[in-house]
Amino acid sequence: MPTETPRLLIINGPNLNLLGTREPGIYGASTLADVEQLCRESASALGFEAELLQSNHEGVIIDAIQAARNNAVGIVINPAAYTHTSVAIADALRAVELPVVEVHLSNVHSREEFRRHSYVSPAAVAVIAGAGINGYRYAVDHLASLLRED
Ligand code: DHK
Repeated sequence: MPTETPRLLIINGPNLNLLGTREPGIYGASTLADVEQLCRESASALGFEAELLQSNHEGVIIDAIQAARNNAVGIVINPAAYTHTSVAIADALRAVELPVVEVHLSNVHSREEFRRHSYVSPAAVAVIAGAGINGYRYAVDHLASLLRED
């Protein structure tokens, strides 16, 4: 029997469905479809399958994180504005005990003060900010190296 390809769950939070048209000077010209294609290709090149989720709803994101416990080996998450507000997403990420990489398209540290605090970062093995959509590629690459070490 062929063994299943290990899966990475890649989550994009609120308003990231608007990528490409939303404040392009900050978030870039690439669309969510471009991000998802990049994630699929990066994962596949390293022997993983990417499961993609974008949601504007905190509970949907939490349900997907909980489900990842049984169907994924790692998580890449851009929690978008929930980064700065959601104890519940941070708790879910801790609960599933999978390696998590937090990604931000923009350099959140060079923006408004409230974007400098992340509830998610303490639950992540790495945080990538300011690299645009390449940040997702770096996140997948980092998870793949970590998981290969196991
Ligand atoms: C995306 C958002 O929607 C913001 O709320 C965050 C993040 C930053 C990003 O840079 O990808 O503050």
